[in-house]
Amino acid sequence: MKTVYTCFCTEIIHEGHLNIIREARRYGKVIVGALSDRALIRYNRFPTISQEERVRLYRSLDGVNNVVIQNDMLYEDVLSLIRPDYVIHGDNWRTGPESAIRAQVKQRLEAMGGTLIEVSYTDNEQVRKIDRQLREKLAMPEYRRRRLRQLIGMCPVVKAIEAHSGLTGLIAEKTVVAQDGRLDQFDAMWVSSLCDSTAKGKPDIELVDLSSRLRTIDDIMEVTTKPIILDGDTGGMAEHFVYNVRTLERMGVSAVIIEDKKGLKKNSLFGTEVEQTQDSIESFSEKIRAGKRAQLTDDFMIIARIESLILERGMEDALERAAAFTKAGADGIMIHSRKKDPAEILAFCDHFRVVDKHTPIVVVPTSFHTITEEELAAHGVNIVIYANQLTRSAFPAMQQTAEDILRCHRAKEVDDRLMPIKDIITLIDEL
Ligand code: SPV
Ligand code: MG
Repeated sequence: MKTVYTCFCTEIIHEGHLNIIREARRYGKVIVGALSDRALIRYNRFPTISQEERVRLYRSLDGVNNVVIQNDMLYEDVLSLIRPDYVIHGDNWRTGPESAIRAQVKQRLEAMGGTLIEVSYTDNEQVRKIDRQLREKLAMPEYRRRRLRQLIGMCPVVKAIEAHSGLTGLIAEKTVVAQDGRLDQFDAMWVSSLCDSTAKGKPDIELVDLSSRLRTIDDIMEVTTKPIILDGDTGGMAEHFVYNVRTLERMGVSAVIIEDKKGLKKNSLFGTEVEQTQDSIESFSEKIRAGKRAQLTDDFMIIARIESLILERGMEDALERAAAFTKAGADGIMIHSRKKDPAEILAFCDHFRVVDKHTPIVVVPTSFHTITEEELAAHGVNIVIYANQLTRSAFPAMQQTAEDILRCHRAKEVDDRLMPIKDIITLIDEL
Protein backbone atom coordinates (compact mmCIF):
# COMPACT_ATOMS: atom_id res chain seq x y z
CA MET A 1 0.00 0.00 0.00
CA LYS A 2 1.22 3.50 -0.89
CA THR A 3 1.78 6.17 1.77
CA VAL A 4 0.60 9.76 1.72
CA TYR A 5 2.14 12.39 3.99
CA THR A 6 0.68 15.71 5.05
CA CYS A 7 1.84 18.19 7.66
CA PHE A 8 -0.65 19.94 9.95
CA CYS A 9 -0.04 22.91 12.20
CA THR A 10 -3.65 23.58 13.10
CA GLU A 11 -5.28 23.23 16.49
CA ILE A 12 -8.84 23.26 15.19
CA ILE A 13 -9.89 20.83 12.50
CA HIS A 14 -12.14 22.34 9.87
CA GLU A 15 -13.53 21.37 6.51
CA GLY A 16 -10.22 22.12 4.76
CA HIS A 17 -8.28 19.59 6.85
CA LEU A 18 -10.99 16.94 6.48
CA ASN A 19 -10.89 17.50 2.76
CA ILE A 20 -7.13 16.92 2.68
CA ILE A 21 -7.51 13.65 4.61
CA ARG A 22 -10.38 12.52 2.36
CA GLU A 23 -8.29 13.23 -0.73
CA ALA A 24 -5.19 11.62 0.78
CA ARG A 25 -7.06 8.37 1.51
CA ARG A 26 -7.72 7.90 -2.17
CA TYR A 27 -3.97 7.43 -2.68
CA GLY A 28 -3.06 5.23 0.28
CA LYS A 29 -2.23 5.09 3.98
CA VAL A 30 -2.34 8.56 5.58
CA ILE A 31 0.46 9.80 7.80
CA VAL A 32 -0.04 13.22 9.40
CA GLY A 33 2.97 15.19 10.59
CA ALA A 34 2.32 17.42 13.60
CA LEU A 35 4.60 20.41 13.28
CA SER A 36 6.54 20.76 16.54
CA ASP A 37 6.00 23.80 18.78
CA ARG A 38 9.46 25.08 18.06
CA ALA A 39 8.98 24.98 14.29
CA LEU A 40 5.41 26.23 14.50
CA ILE A 41 6.27 29.49 16.27
CA ARG A 42 8.60 30.51 13.45
CA TYR A 43 6.26 29.35 10.72
CA ASN A 44 2.81 30.22 11.82
CA ARG A 45 0.74 31.26 14.75
CA PHE A 46 1.65 30.54 18.35
CA PRO A 47 -0.20 27.40 19.55
CA THR A 48 -2.80 27.64 22.32
CA ILE A 49 -2.70 23.87 22.82
CA SER A 50 0.39 21.75 23.34
CA GLN A 51 2.20 19.65 20.78
CA GLU A 52 0.94 16.50 22.57
CA GLU A 53 -2.66 17.71 22.39
CA ARG A 54 -2.28 18.39 18.69
CA VAL A 55 -0.93 14.87 18.16
CA ARG A 56 -3.93 13.42 20.05
CA LEU A 57 -6.30 15.58 18.00
CA TYR A 58 -4.86 14.41 14.67
CA ARG A 59 -4.82 10.77 15.84
CA SER A 60 -8.51 10.95 16.62
CA LEU A 61 -9.40 11.83 13.03
CA ASP A 62 -11.09 9.25 10.85
CA GLY A 63 -8.85 8.16 8.02
CA VAL A 64 -5.53 8.99 9.72
CA ASN A 65 -3.31 5.91 10.02
CA ASN A 66 -0.39 7.43 11.87
CA VAL A 67 0.83 10.70 13.37
CA VAL A 68 4.48 11.70 13.65
CA ILE A 69 6.14 14.88 14.92
CA GLN A 70 7.70 17.02 12.21
CA ASN A 71 10.51 18.84 14.01
CA ASP A 72 11.53 21.22 11.26
CA MET A 73 9.44 23.38 8.98
CA LEU A 74 11.56 22.01 6.14
CA TYR A 75 10.36 18.54 5.18
CA GLU A 76 13.79 17.12 4.43
CA ASP A 77 14.22 14.94 7.54
CA VAL A 78 10.65 13.73 7.72
CA LEU A 79 10.65 12.80 4.03
CA SER A 80 13.89 10.85 4.40
CA LEU A 81 12.39 8.99 7.34
CA ILE A 82 8.97 8.20 5.92
CA ARG A 83 9.80 8.11 2.21
CA PRO A 84 6.15 8.69 1.26
CA ASP A 85 4.85 8.09 -2.25
CA TYR A 86 2.85 11.30 -2.04
CA VAL A 87 2.81 14.56 -0.14
CA ILE A 88 -0.51 16.35 -0.08
CA HIS A 89 -1.01 20.05 0.71
CA GLY A 90 -3.46 22.88 0.04
CA ASP A 91 -2.53 24.97 -2.99
CA ASN A 92 -2.34 28.13 -0.86
CA TRP A 93 1.41 27.60 -0.38
CA ARG A 94 2.15 28.34 -4.01
CA THR A 95 2.50 32.04 -3.22
CA GLY A 96 3.92 34.02 -0.32
CA PRO A 97 6.78 33.05 2.01
CA GLU A 98 5.62 29.41 2.17
CA SER A 99 6.41 28.94 -1.52
CA ALA A 100 10.07 28.45 -0.58
CA ILE A 101 9.09 25.42 1.52
CA ARG A 102 6.91 24.10 -1.27
CA ALA A 103 9.78 24.32 -3.76
CA GLN A 104 12.03 22.34 -1.47
CA VAL A 105 9.38 19.64 -0.85
CA LYS A 106 8.72 19.31 -4.57
CA GLN A 107 12.38 18.92 -5.41
CA ARG A 108 13.12 16.47 -2.62
CA LEU A 109 10.03 14.40 -3.34
CA GLU A 110 10.75 14.16 -7.05
CA ALA A 111 14.30 13.04 -6.31
CA MET A 112 12.78 10.22 -4.23
CA GLY A 113 10.32 9.27 -6.98
CA GLY A 114 7.34 10.72 -5.10
CA THR A 115 4.56 13.06 -6.21
CA LEU A 116 3.15 16.28 -4.81
CA ILE A 117 -0.64 16.53 -4.75
CA GLU A 118 -2.20 19.93 -4.25
CA VAL A 119 -5.85 20.35 -3.41
CA SER A 120 -7.60 23.64 -3.74
CA TYR A 121 -7.52 25.57 -0.49
CA THR A 122 -10.81 25.68 1.37
CA ASP A 123 -11.62 29.34 1.86
CA ASN A 124 -15.13 29.83 3.18
CA GLU A 125 -16.82 31.82 5.93
CA GLN A 126 -16.51 28.98 8.48
CA VAL A 127 -12.75 28.63 7.89
CA ARG A 128 -12.22 32.38 8.09
CA LYS A 129 -14.25 32.55 11.28
CA ILE A 130 -12.18 29.81 12.95
CA ASP A 131 -9.04 31.65 11.94
CA ARG A 132 -10.30 34.92 13.43
CA GLN A 133 -11.38 33.22 16.64
CA LEU A 134 -7.99 31.60 17.11
CA ARG A 135 -6.30 34.95 16.60
CA GLU A 136 -8.58 36.67 19.04
CA LYS A 137 -7.99 33.96 21.63
CA LEU A 138 -4.26 34.63 21.44
CA ALA A 139 -4.87 38.33 22.06
CA MET A 140 -6.67 37.60 25.35
CA PRO A 141 -4.66 38.65 28.43
CA GLU A 142 -4.27 35.09 29.83
CA TYR A 143 -2.80 33.75 26.59
CA ARG A 144 -0.67 36.76 25.78
CA ARG A 145 0.74 37.19 29.28
CA ARG A 146 2.09 33.65 29.64
CA ARG A 147 3.44 33.47 26.14
CA LEU A 148 6.79 35.06 26.97
CA ARG A 149 7.63 32.42 29.57
CA GLN A 150 6.49 29.73 27.13
CA LEU A 151 8.70 31.17 24.41
CA ILE A 152 11.74 31.25 26.67
CA GLY A 153 11.21 27.53 27.19
CA MET A 154 10.75 26.85 23.49
CA CYS A 155 13.31 28.98 21.64
CA PRO A 156 17.08 29.16 21.82
CA VAL A 157 16.59 32.94 21.78
CA VAL A 158 13.44 35.07 21.94
CA LYS A 159 13.54 38.00 19.52
CA ALA A 160 11.68 41.18 20.42
CA ILE A 161 11.33 44.32 18.35
CA GLU A 162 10.27 47.78 19.43
CA ALA A 163 6.65 48.87 18.98
CA HIS A 164 5.22 52.25 19.98
CA SER A 165 1.91 52.38 18.08
CA GLY A 166 -0.69 50.18 16.42
CA LEU A 167 1.21 50.44 13.15
CA THR A 168 4.63 49.44 14.53
CA GLY A 169 2.81 46.71 16.46
CA LEU A 170 1.47 45.39 13.16
CA ILE A 171 4.97 45.33 11.72
CA ALA A 172 6.21 43.35 14.73
CA GLU A 173 3.22 41.04 14.48
CA LYS A 174 3.14 40.37 10.76
CA THR A 175 6.63 40.63 9.34
CA VAL A 176 7.71 37.22 8.06
CA VAL A 177 10.77 36.50 5.95
CA ALA A 178 11.80 33.43 4.01
CA GLN A 179 15.51 32.70 4.13
CA ASP A 180 17.28 29.50 3.08
CA GLY A 181 13.85 27.94 2.70
CA ARG A 182 12.86 28.68 6.29
CA LEU A 183 10.45 31.29 7.59
CA ASP A 184 11.20 33.59 10.47
CA GLN A 185 9.40 36.22 12.51
CA PHE A 186 9.69 38.18 15.74
CA ASP A 187 8.47 36.57 18.95
CA ALA A 188 7.64 39.57 21.09
CA MET A 189 7.39 43.37 21.29
CA TRP A 190 9.35 45.86 23.36
CA VAL A 191 7.51 48.99 24.37
CA SER A 192 10.56 51.20 24.65
CA SER A 193 10.53 54.31 26.82
CA LEU A 194 12.83 55.98 24.29
CA CYS A 195 10.62 55.29 21.28
CA ASP A 196 7.31 55.83 23.05
CA SER A 197 8.61 59.22 24.27
CA THR A 198 10.15 60.08 20.89
CA ALA A 199 6.88 59.29 19.08
CA LYS A 200 5.26 61.88 21.34
CA GLY A 201 8.08 64.37 20.72
CA LYS A 202 9.20 64.13 24.34
CA PRO A 203 12.55 63.35 25.99
CA ASP A 204 13.18 59.91 27.52
CA ILE A 205 13.19 61.05 31.16
CA GLU A 206 10.08 59.33 32.58
CA LEU A 207 8.13 62.39 31.53
CA VAL A 208 5.61 60.36 29.56
CA ASP A 209 3.65 59.00 32.48
CA LEU A 210 2.23 55.52 32.97
CA SER A 211 -1.31 56.47 31.87
CA SER A 212 0.10 57.53 28.54
CA ARG A 213 2.31 54.44 28.29
CA LEU A 214 -0.75 52.26 29.00
CA ARG A 215 -2.59 54.01 26.16
CA THR A 216 0.27 53.06 23.82
CA ILE A 217 0.20 49.47 25.07
CA ASP A 218 -3.53 49.30 24.54
CA ASP A 219 -3.20 50.62 20.97
CA ILE A 220 -0.66 47.87 20.28
CA MET A 221 -2.74 45.19 21.99
CA GLU A 222 -5.81 46.10 19.94
CA VAL A 223 -4.18 44.91 16.73
CA THR A 224 -1.64 42.26 17.78
CA THR A 225 -1.29 38.99 19.69
CA LYS A 226 2.44 38.77 20.43
CA PRO A 227 3.67 39.21 24.00
CA ILE A 228 4.70 42.60 25.31
CA ILE A 229 7.78 43.46 27.33
CA LEU A 230 7.40 46.90 28.85
CA ASP A 231 10.33 49.18 29.42
CA GLY A 232 9.27 50.31 32.91
CA ASP A 233 12.14 52.83 33.34
CA THR A 234 13.05 52.90 37.07
CA GLY A 235 9.66 51.49 38.09
CA GLY A 236 9.11 54.71 40.08
CA MET A 237 8.49 54.55 43.80
CA ALA A 238 8.11 51.03 45.19
CA GLU A 239 4.80 52.12 46.74
CA HIS A 240 3.49 52.95 43.25
CA PHE A 241 5.22 50.11 41.45
CA VAL A 242 3.11 47.47 43.21
CA TYR A 243 -0.09 48.97 41.84
CA ASN A 244 1.41 49.24 38.37
CA VAL A 245 2.43 45.58 38.42
CA ARG A 246 -1.20 44.63 39.04
CA THR A 247 -2.39 46.86 36.20
CA LEU A 248 0.12 45.52 33.71
CA GLU A 249 -0.58 41.96 34.71
CA ARG A 250 -4.32 42.42 34.30
CA MET A 251 -3.84 43.96 30.85
CA GLY A 252 -1.87 40.95 29.67
CA VAL A 253 1.62 42.47 29.56
CA SER A 254 4.15 39.63 29.96
CA ALA A 255 7.07 41.39 31.57
CA VAL A 256 8.23 44.71 32.90
CA ILE A 257 11.91 45.56 32.92
CA ILE A 258 12.94 48.08 35.55
CA GLU A 259 16.39 49.64 35.77
CA ASP A 260 18.42 50.19 38.93
CA LYS A 261 18.54 53.97 38.69
CA LYS A 262 16.87 56.64 40.77
CA GLY A 263 16.09 60.33 40.55
CA LEU A 264 15.90 61.93 37.13
CA LYS A 265 16.42 59.02 34.74
CA LYS A 266 18.14 59.73 31.44
CA ASN A 267 18.52 57.37 28.50
CA SER A 268 21.27 54.81 29.08
CA LEU A 269 22.90 55.46 25.74
CA PHE A 270 24.07 58.83 27.15
CA GLY A 271 26.09 56.78 29.66
CA THR A 272 28.30 58.96 31.85
CA GLU A 273 27.91 62.01 29.58
CA VAL A 274 24.95 63.04 31.73
CA GLU A 275 24.35 62.78 35.44
CA GLN A 276 22.55 59.59 36.38
CA THR A 277 22.32 57.98 39.79
CA GLN A 278 22.29 54.25 40.39
CA ASP A 279 19.97 52.96 43.10
CA SER A 280 21.47 50.99 45.97
CA ILE A 281 21.30 47.20 45.88
CA GLU A 282 19.13 47.18 49.02
CA SER A 283 16.61 49.72 47.80
CA PHE A 284 16.24 48.21 44.32
CA SER A 285 15.99 44.69 45.75
CA GLU A 286 13.16 45.90 47.95
CA LYS A 287 11.34 47.28 44.91
CA ILE A 288 11.65 43.90 43.18
CA ARG A 289 10.45 42.07 46.27
CA ALA A 290 7.46 44.39 46.61
CA GLY A 291 6.56 43.89 42.94
CA LYS A 292 6.81 40.12 43.20
CA ARG A 293 4.63 40.10 46.30
CA ALA A 294 2.00 42.14 44.48
CA GLN A 295 1.66 40.03 41.36
CA LEU A 296 -1.17 37.53 41.18
CA THR A 297 -0.24 35.13 38.40
CA ASP A 298 2.79 32.93 37.87
CA ASP A 299 3.07 34.23 34.32
CA PHE A 300 4.11 37.83 34.79
CA MET A 301 7.84 38.60 34.90
CA ILE A 302 9.70 41.38 36.66
CA ILE A 303 13.10 41.69 35.07
CA ALA A 304 15.90 43.66 36.74
CA ARG A 305 18.03 45.83 34.50
CA ILE A 306 21.55 46.50 35.65
CA GLU A 307 23.18 49.80 34.71
CA SER A 308 26.63 49.18 36.21
CA LEU A 309 28.38 48.80 32.84
CA ILE A 310 26.57 51.85 31.41
CA LEU A 311 27.65 53.91 34.43
CA GLU A 312 31.17 52.42 34.35
CA ARG A 313 30.94 50.86 37.79
CA GLY A 314 32.58 47.66 36.63
CA MET A 315 31.88 43.99 36.13
CA GLU A 316 32.11 43.04 39.81
CA ASP A 317 29.35 45.49 40.67
CA ALA A 318 27.19 44.22 37.81
CA LEU A 319 27.60 40.61 38.92
CA GLU A 320 26.97 41.42 42.56
CA ARG A 321 23.77 43.18 41.60
CA ALA A 322 22.68 40.32 39.33
CA ALA A 323 23.03 37.86 42.22
CA ALA A 324 21.23 40.17 44.66
CA PHE A 325 18.35 41.02 42.32
CA THR A 326 17.83 37.37 41.43
CA LYS A 327 17.78 36.53 45.13
CA ALA A 328 15.17 39.27 45.61
CA GLY A 329 12.95 37.43 43.14
CA ALA A 330 13.72 38.99 39.73
CA ASP A 331 12.53 36.70 36.94
CA GLY A 332 15.33 37.77 34.65
CA ILE A 333 18.35 40.03 34.36
CA MET A 334 18.87 42.61 31.65
CA ILE A 335 22.46 43.69 31.27
CA HIS A 336 23.13 46.78 29.22
CA SER A 337 26.22 48.31 27.63
CA ARG A 338 26.90 51.14 25.23
CA LYS A 339 30.21 49.80 24.01
CA LYS A 340 30.51 48.86 20.35
CA ASP A 341 32.42 45.76 21.31
CA PRO A 342 30.18 43.09 22.85
CA ALA A 343 33.08 41.77 24.99
CA GLU A 344 31.84 43.16 28.32
CA ILE A 345 28.31 41.87 27.73
CA LEU A 346 29.66 38.42 26.87
CA ALA A 347 31.97 38.45 29.89
CA PHE A 348 29.01 39.29 32.12
CA CYS A 349 26.90 36.49 30.62
CA ASP A 350 29.71 33.94 30.96
CA HIS A 351 30.36 34.83 34.61
CA PHE A 352 26.68 34.92 35.46
CA ARG A 353 26.04 31.56 33.84
CA VAL A 354 28.74 29.92 35.98
CA VAL A 355 26.66 30.63 39.08
CA ASP A 356 23.17 30.79 37.58
CA LYS A 357 22.22 28.45 34.77
CA HIS A 358 18.56 29.34 34.47
CA THR A 359 17.60 32.96 35.20
CA PRO A 360 16.84 34.44 31.78
CA ILE A 361 19.32 37.02 30.48
CA VAL A 362 18.09 39.91 28.32
CA VAL A 363 20.29 42.11 26.13
CA VAL A 364 19.71 45.13 23.90
CA PRO A 365 22.34 45.10 21.16
CA THR A 366 21.99 48.69 19.94
CA SER A 367 25.65 49.72 20.29
CA PHE A 368 27.18 46.24 20.06
CA HIS A 369 25.16 45.49 16.94
CA THR A 370 27.65 43.27 15.10
CA ILE A 371 26.93 40.26 17.28
CA THR A 372 24.33 37.78 16.07
CA GLU A 373 21.46 36.26 18.01
CA GLU A 374 23.10 32.86 17.70
CA GLU A 375 26.38 34.10 19.25
CA LEU A 376 24.48 35.75 22.09
CA ALA A 377 22.49 32.57 22.71
CA ALA A 378 25.75 30.61 22.86
CA HIS A 379 26.71 32.80 25.85
CA GLY A 380 23.43 32.08 27.62
CA VAL A 381 21.32 35.03 26.43
CA ASN A 382 17.58 34.25 26.30
CA ILE A 383 15.99 37.45 25.00
CA VAL A 384 17.38 39.85 22.41
CA ILE A 385 15.61 43.20 22.09
CA TYR A 386 15.90 45.38 18.99
CA ALA A 387 14.96 48.45 20.98
CA ASN A 388 14.75 51.39 18.60
CA GLN A 389 15.51 50.42 14.99
CA LEU A 390 11.95 50.93 13.70
CA THR A 391 11.83 54.49 15.00
CA ARG A 392 15.32 55.23 13.73
CA SER A 393 14.47 53.96 10.25
CA ALA A 394 11.09 55.71 9.98
CA PHE A 395 12.20 59.13 11.18
CA PRO A 396 14.86 59.89 8.54
CA ALA A 397 12.57 58.55 5.81
CA MET A 398 9.78 60.91 6.86
CA GLN A 399 12.16 63.82 7.27
CA GLN A 400 13.62 63.29 3.79
CA THR A 401 10.13 63.13 2.25
CA ALA A 402 9.10 66.35 3.99
CA GLU A 403 12.26 68.12 2.74
CA ASP A 404 11.80 66.89 -0.83
CA ILE A 405 8.15 68.00 -0.99
CA LEU A 406 9.22 71.44 0.22
CA ARG A 407 11.98 71.58 -2.37
CA CYS A 408 9.85 70.39 -5.31
CA HIS A 409 6.59 72.16 -4.39
CA ARG A 410 4.77 68.93 -5.23
CA ALA A 411 4.72 65.26 -4.24
CA LYS A 412 5.56 63.58 -7.57
CA GLU A 413 9.30 63.29 -6.88
CA VAL A 414 8.83 61.38 -3.64
CA ASP A 415 6.11 59.05 -4.85
CA ASP A 416 8.37 56.25 -6.12
CA ARG A 417 9.67 55.52 -2.64
CA LEU A 418 6.27 55.58 -0.95
CA MET A 419 4.12 52.62 -0.07
CA PRO A 420 1.21 52.43 -2.51
CA ILE A 421 -2.09 53.55 -0.97
CA LYS A 422 -3.60 50.15 -1.73
CA ASP A 423 -0.90 48.41 0.32
CA ILE A 424 -1.26 50.71 3.28
CA ILE A 425 -5.01 50.14 3.30
CA THR A 426 -4.66 46.36 3.19
CA LEU A 427 -2.10 46.44 6.01
CA ILE A 428 -4.95 46.99 8.42
CA ASP A 429 -7.21 44.04 9.19
CA GLU A 430 -10.93 44.50 8.83
CA LEU A 431 -13.34 42.55 10.97
C1 SPV B 1 14.67 52.01 25.55
O1 SPV B 1 14.48 51.47 24.46
O2 SPV B 1 14.01 52.96 25.95
C2 SPV B 1 15.72 51.50 26.44
C3 SPV B 1 16.88 50.83 25.86
O3 SPV B 1 15.60 51.68 27.63
S1 SPV B 1 18.11 52.04 25.69
O4 SPV B 1 17.57 53.12 24.89
O5 SPV B 1 19.25 51.41 25.07
O6 SPV B 1 18.46 52.52 27.04
MG1 MG C 1 14.15 53.07 28.16
